[in-house]
Amino acid sequence: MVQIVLITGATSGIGEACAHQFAQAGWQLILTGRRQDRLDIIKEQLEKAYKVKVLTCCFDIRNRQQTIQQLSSLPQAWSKVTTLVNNAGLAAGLESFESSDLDDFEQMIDTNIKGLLYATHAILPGMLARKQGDIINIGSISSHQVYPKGHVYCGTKHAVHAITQGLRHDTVGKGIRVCSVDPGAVETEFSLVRFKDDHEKAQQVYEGMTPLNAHDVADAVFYCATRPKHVCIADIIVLPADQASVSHIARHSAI
Ligand code: NDP
Ligand code: 8X3
Repeated sequence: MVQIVLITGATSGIGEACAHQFAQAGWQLILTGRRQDRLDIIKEQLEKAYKVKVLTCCFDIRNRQQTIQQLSSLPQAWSKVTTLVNNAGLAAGLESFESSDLDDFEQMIDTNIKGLLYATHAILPGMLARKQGDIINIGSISSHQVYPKGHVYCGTKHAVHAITQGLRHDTVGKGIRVCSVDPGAVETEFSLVRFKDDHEKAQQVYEGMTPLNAHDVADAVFYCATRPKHVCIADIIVLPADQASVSHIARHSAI
């Protein structure tokens, strides 16, 4: 049977790495993001390297109408999504609460929480009708812990953690598995986005330590998706070996 994975936020980082991992195993892919040029390049690469079929959907996941419309009207051959990876997300800013920009708060809440809800709301009914489907949410170590100036980003990831559990309660026994993969520091475009293209600040996040790479996380996502049907991986926390908690990172000075 054809296996179809739908990955939100597949134009870079963890989402893109997940696309490679599933493609390598012969899955068909539905990839989403706002950057059509990136989607086109990744589609071409995957189709060429792995001989798989790729459908791209370009939309802003914060836009409820667009997200529901695009994901509820997938072409017939693509409509039976096996696995939904809710990955699209970001942190915007790292300032104390009172100095933070309300627009940043809204962007994080609208993307990390509401976007995940829209995508899930569009895809879950089909999974329930077929009595089969996996939903894998990308949370964070920030789903479990909070750090200074992390208020709203951590809040959104705590919300993802609660929503993951709530979804599991509401779908248990109906053929649906709801999983969470919660990484620590991963070197992607994440910090560049958080610091609004300030390369120096972004690099400081990973200074003197070895962060995870996106493929380390994609491995965990693929693991969740490929367990025997009676096994649900509820939550995987993946940390770099140099990280003990959200704010405790061992940094080794250069020799
Ligand atoms: P990247 O910035 O590399 O990737 C983020 C992806 O999300 C991009 O494909 C981007 O696509 C997409 N995205 C962002 N905003 C929107 C939007 N409004 N509409 C549609 N797509 C959107 O970061 P990561 O790969 O690191 O992040 C992926 C997930 O992993 C996020 O949920 C993040 O919170 C989580 N995470 C990251 C960690 C890290 O240290 N890197 C650690 C723990 C969790 P586009 O810009 O084309 O729209
Ligand atoms: C991303 C990791 O530590 O910046 O979720 O919150 S952290």
